[in-house]
Amino acid sequence: MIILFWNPFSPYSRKVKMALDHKGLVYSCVMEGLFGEGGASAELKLKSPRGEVPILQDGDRVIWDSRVICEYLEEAYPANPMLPAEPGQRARSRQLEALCDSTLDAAIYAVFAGKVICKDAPLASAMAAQGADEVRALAAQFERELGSQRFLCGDRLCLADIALYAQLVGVVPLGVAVDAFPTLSAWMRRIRQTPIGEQDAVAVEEAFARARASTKQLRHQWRGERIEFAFRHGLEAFLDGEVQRGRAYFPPSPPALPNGQ
Ligand SMILES: N[C@@H](CCC(=O)N[C@@H](CS)C(=O)NCC(=O)O)C(=O)O
Repeated sequence: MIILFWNPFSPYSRKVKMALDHKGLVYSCVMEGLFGEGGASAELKLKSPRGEVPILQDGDRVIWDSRVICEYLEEAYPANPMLPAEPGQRARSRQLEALCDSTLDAAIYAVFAGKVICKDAPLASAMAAQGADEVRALAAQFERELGSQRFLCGDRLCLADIALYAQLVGVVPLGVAVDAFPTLSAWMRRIRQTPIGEQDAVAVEEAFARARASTKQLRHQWRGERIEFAFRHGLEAFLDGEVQRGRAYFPPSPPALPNGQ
């Protein structure tokens, strides 16, 4: 029995969900509350050392981190592969996935923070504008990466396509247009027309509609490249202000060792 602990606001969760669907696996989902609900549930904290989604439970195995989960799925369920056969192309898929999970995620998160979660904060519009600029720069890079190929590693959808799509679908409701990139736009439409692409886009639209209708004060998690983004653009005061107001938080510290070891 496969269970996915996820949240539709998390592109990493949606990447894993798309991977499960691509492989045609049967699974059930447990929705974890992020942002408004104040972070990880007690059950999630037990399963994830960083209190993050996604978590995949496959029988007795509990696996965290979307890249590790996708590699696990590829090895445990080799049908409908997501990685190309040729080693260089496999490395390319992993490399582009890593770029989506790090630099692109941070740029989109900056727009999300600046436009949705804390639009009232000082420097929010600068955060959103810098994020949008970086999203467009990365879109130009992916336009070049696609070149004349149907997908990022050739004729077949690979994990890098899933990772990129799961991120870029989120920029549409944020009002960042990537229409100026015709190859990338055609690639987006191609994936959106597949059942997994359509389901993913709907999950994002519903999540944004729920967030807009909610009166709860949303909170936002900062880590890794997201913090790097704030400092790189001289926006550390934004982050500091949000920490002071109790809206920005970080992944939890590991539990202390017994006897002060
Ligand atoms: N490297 C992790 C990143 C996962 C991650 O950052 N998840 C975020 C959502 S996008 C999360 O669960 N945050 C906890 C929270 O917001 O409380 C992965 O690839 O799975």
